[in-house]
Amino acid sequence: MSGIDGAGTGLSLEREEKLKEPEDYRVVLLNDDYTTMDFVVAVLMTIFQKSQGDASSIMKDVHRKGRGVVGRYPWDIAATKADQVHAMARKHEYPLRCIVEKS
Ligand code: TYC
Repeated sequence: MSGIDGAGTGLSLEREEKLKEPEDYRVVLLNDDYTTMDFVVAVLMTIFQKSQGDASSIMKDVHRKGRGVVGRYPWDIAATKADQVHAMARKHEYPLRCIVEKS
């Protein structure tokens, strides 16, 4: 990209491009009929550093609505957390899933 002053910063567009904040991605937890509520709370506390109260509210919200946003993170962190959820679920033989979406 080239040109001058795309957003009124006085910098060339090329420079503005390089200075952009990394975009955040939503980590979204999906409901299922088999994973126990206690396990979901443990996942939220272990992988997302949620308090027991917050983890419990998020879990209940996902249980009622079918899905829920757990947090917003840069791509690498979001993807790693989703992998960790799937690894923890696989280890305990639960089908718990989460997805990563552009914020
Ligand atoms: N629906 C599950 C149950 O009734 C609990 C659950 C909540 C599972 C949230 C997954 O992301 C989830 N045991």
